[in-house]
Amino acid sequence: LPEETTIELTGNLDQAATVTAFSAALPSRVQDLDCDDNIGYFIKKKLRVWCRLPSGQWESGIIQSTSGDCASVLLSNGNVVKVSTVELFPANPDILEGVDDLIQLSYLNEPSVLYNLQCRYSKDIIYSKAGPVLIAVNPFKDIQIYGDEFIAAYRQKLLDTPHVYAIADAAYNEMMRDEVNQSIIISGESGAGKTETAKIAMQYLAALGGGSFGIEHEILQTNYILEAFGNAKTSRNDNSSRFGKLIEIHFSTLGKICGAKIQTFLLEKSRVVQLANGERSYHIFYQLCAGAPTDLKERLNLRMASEYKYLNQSGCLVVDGTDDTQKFSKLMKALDIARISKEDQEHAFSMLTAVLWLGNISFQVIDNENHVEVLADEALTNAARLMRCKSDELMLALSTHKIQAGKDKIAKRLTLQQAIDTRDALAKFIYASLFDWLVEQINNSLEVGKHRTGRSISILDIYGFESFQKNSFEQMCINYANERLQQHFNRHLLKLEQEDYEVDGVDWTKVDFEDNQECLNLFEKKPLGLVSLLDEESNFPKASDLTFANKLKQHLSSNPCFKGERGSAFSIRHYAGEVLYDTDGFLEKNRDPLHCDSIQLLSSCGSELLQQFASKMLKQFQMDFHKRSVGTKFKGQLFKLMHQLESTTPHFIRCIKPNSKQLPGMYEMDLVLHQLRCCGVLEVVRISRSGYPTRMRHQEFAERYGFLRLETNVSQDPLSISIAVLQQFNILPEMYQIGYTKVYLRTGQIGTLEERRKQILQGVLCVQKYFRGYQA
Ligand code: AD9
Ligand code: MG
Repeated sequence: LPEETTIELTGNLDQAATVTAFSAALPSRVQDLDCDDNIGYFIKKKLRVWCRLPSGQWESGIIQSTSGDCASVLLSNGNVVKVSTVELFPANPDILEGVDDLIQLSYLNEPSVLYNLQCRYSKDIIYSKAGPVLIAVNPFKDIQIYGDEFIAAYRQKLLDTPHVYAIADAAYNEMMRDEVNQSIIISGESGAGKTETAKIAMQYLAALGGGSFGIEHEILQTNYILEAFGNAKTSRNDNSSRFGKLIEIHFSTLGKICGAKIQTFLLEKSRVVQLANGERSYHIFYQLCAGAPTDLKERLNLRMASEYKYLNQSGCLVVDGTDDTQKFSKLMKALDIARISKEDQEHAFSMLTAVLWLGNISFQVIDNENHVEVLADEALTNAARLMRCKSDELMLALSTHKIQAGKDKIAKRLTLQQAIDTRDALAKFIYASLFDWLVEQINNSLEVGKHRTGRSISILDIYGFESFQKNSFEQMCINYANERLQQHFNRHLLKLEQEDYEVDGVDWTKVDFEDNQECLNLFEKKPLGLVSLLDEESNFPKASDLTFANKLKQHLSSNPCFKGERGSAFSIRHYAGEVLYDTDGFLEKNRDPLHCDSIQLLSSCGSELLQQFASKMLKQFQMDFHKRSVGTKFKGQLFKLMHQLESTTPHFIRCIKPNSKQLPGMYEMDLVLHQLRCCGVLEVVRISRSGYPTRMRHQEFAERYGFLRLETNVSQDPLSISIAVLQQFNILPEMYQIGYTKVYLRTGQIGTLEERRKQILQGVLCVQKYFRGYQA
């Protein structure tokens, strides 16, 4: 094998790629290389290797000698180290340094992949391919590779290096060619760059499909609005998405954007009332406080952010490098473009300010049973004024609950904790309803016209995998969503791909991969999955977070992904790492209760928005007969999402976070390696470099390229036509396989065929023109 390696390296890069494509099951360690004296060979030829030092760092060097299982290696920095031969991995020759696509690497091992990405990253080349998957390493700085010129260059194929634009272009072309809906699925940890990547993809599609309806500007502006209301500073990311988003962009038969639809998933409500140290609530609050013009401030009785308890509790009011005032004026423009009326805008700002004042409402304990009364201060009067209800009514709704006593209803005073919970629940409800209302307004304005065509590209950007020191219900939901996405990725790139080969009789060596089905079972199994158990416990009046934790330990311990921990804690082994959760607050967050007194209060408010929110809530009650838990609702949403994505052709982008400090120019090997390992990128490379990324049914293939054939007297069945076309265009036998039902092509081959097709079609057009001219 090493002999072959030497041969391929004297050729050009394309040849190298071709030859390596056949060494699918290449072992990654030097000692496992398939030859008599592998290490001896490396010593003799002075070939470079990667070795893992005791510190865990990778260094490259040349093996000098071995004795037993130990090798001494001369490192590039001149030092000589002794390491176990198990820790030696073949390095790729210099000609392969920084290749565009990892499938071009002769040796596919972790250090080589890491080094290749690092090499590119250091030159500000943040995009690479891993077979069909685009890898995007977050630069944490502006790089000049976006904008009209680059869009044009990718469109005209003047540039073909990996880029989000290239992925968006491929999705667009496939959609137009096959008339099949497409999806661009972006994943990665929190702060890895998903939201930015989604915007870059949208920018490309807007440029391509813009023009006739003018709707593309509007679509781009929605990002501003949704980020203001749905993003916040967390300890991982200064602009962290706290909701999931799927934007579906529809195109006309001519390929012009004719509408769009936004779907959102589970907004993190708790952030409105409770913040971890150093984090912020939703951007919009700070933007409004900083940027509202004086007259608006006066009308709302709005103060500075530092005066509101919901905002000042975390000791963090500003984000470095962000000007909230400026952001607010951009937001106002975006709201105008989304055609949200000035009146509605003002309603929305009133609701935001009402939420802030609600947070300042305080309670006074009046007896020794901890019962409370609302303090009648400016917070109360301001909140009531903005909600357009009487102060007394608000007071009553926050400090008492009506209960049925025989035929009558009597008001029962609340304890301090109950009152605080009631107040916070009201604030969360108003905010989350406002968010949904905004999305609805935006959707109305982007509405897909009647001429719906079935041509669409959906871009999915959800919250990334999270693991903090303290993880609660929200992290569990976020990580569960990421497990679902990971399965979709595995299914399409690892499982279906291989099943296809087997079923279609293609010669194939199977590549194993980490399946996350067990972890999904842990969440979804009925009746003994996490979501069901949580619902069961949430409906049980005497249950507590501790009894819930015990219940989990009792029923889930047999699942290898679950581990019971001390007290109210448990941990889950996710595909992206183990996360320790604390059940503290789980039941309450899952029930997400809003007392009927609060709903009644909202229905009676003068604010039209609040009335709408309340009636929507009541309608949902009536539809479901009872209030569905947050967990179950989320699970349902995810199922629907997956179902939707299954009917599209997926394009995957994996965002990688190169360091946890959000700084440019820093590449932490361990952090990157961890992400690469978790997300299955290496397996995808293994499969794709030995695989056939393009596949077409014989019928389809014959229809598209059959007319290119010169001879017509061959048999007319699609399979034979496929073979004839491939032979006629001298597609090398190792570049394709003929399955029972499909033609399988290696990377790049379809491009060659398409090119030929275009040439011939152009030729035909010329001839037609000529004859028309002749006739005239
Ligand atoms: V989370 O799961 O929503 O917490 P994301 O969405 O993965 O996360 P985001 O897109 O918000 O991360 O990126 C984080 C920050 O990285 C951005 O605010 C930018 O400052 C930075 N970033 C990401 N991608 C790019 C890029 N292509 N160019 C420049 C970038 N900066
Ligand atoms: Mg995001």
